Amino acid sequence: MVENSNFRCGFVSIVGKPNVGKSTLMNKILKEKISIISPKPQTTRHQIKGILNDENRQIIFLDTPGYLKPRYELQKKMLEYLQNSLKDSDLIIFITDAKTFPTDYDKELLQLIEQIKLPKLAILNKIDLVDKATEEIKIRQLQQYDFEKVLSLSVLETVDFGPLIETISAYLPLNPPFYDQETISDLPMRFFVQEIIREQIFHIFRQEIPYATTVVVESYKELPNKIEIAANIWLERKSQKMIIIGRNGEMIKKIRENSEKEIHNLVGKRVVLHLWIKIKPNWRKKKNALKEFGYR
Ligand SMILES: Nc1nc2c(ncn2[C@@H]2O[C@H](COP(=O)(O)OP(=O)(O)OP(=O)(O)O)[C@@H](O)[C@H]2O)c(=O)[nH]1
Ligand SMILES: [Mg+2]
Repeated sequence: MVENSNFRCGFVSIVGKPNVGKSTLMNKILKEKISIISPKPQTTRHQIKGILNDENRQIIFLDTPGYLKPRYELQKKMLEYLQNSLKDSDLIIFITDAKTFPTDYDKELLQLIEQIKLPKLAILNKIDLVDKATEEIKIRQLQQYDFEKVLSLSVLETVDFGPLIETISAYLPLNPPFYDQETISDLPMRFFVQEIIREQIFHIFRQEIPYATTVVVESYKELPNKIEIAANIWLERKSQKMIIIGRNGEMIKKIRENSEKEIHNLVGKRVVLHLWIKIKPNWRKKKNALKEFGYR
């Protein structure tokens, strides 16, 4: 590593209510698909680290589950991941949706982060969906809170995140890198595989199925010319099993083929994926089941 006394390194949590574009923001800053994205709320269920490295800085972004009032154990865990991320941060990015801001969840989360004595930035996202007057009103509303800066943008349409990265860096401490500078995430390949399969399910099915689903990779074998993976798709009820399989198995085939393609893009090798469907009634409400499925 080159000695650089101006090197900055710090942790940045990205928080907001569900579906505002937290994961999209992190992926676009990193130019990598680290977190899964979907048009449905509550896509992210863990704290997902994404690490930006260059000669001047290492920024460890913490993408978090969307803020909500937990109604069952899984959502309690999701809130816990969000709260833990806040504790570990040097800077908090609060992001919201220009069309819907301010909702009750926005206000509750603003209250929660107001108690944390850390620098905060606000991002009013999805301005491609509102007119200029609305954007300006909402910027002024955000300026009522304790933010170092309030920015408005469309994460989807922004090409150059350089200025945002510079703004973020200014609030990070002068520290040497915390992680190896080749690292982009600290999560294992099995985790990414689980998320890729879950993302397919979020894209293919409506309402209930994505929320009742979790995926666990049971085996991951790297062979000379291919990678062979076996994963269980866990559901809550027998009736959901038929939906996931689809007529003549067409749905499960689609999940498998799309996932194989995505995993192949990630690992650059042929991928053979075996999927098994299992039922654990009400797993989302059971602490032990959650632990078993990796929500620790
Ligand atoms: N129109 C528009 N849509 C956006 C923008 N940014 C993100 N989206 C869309 O918003 C949806 C949700 O994006 P995510 O990144 O999954 O949102 P999230 O905040 O991580 O959601 P959770 O993980 O569920 O909390 C996706 O369909 C994105 O494509 C934007 O700037 N403009
Ligand atoms: Mg997300």
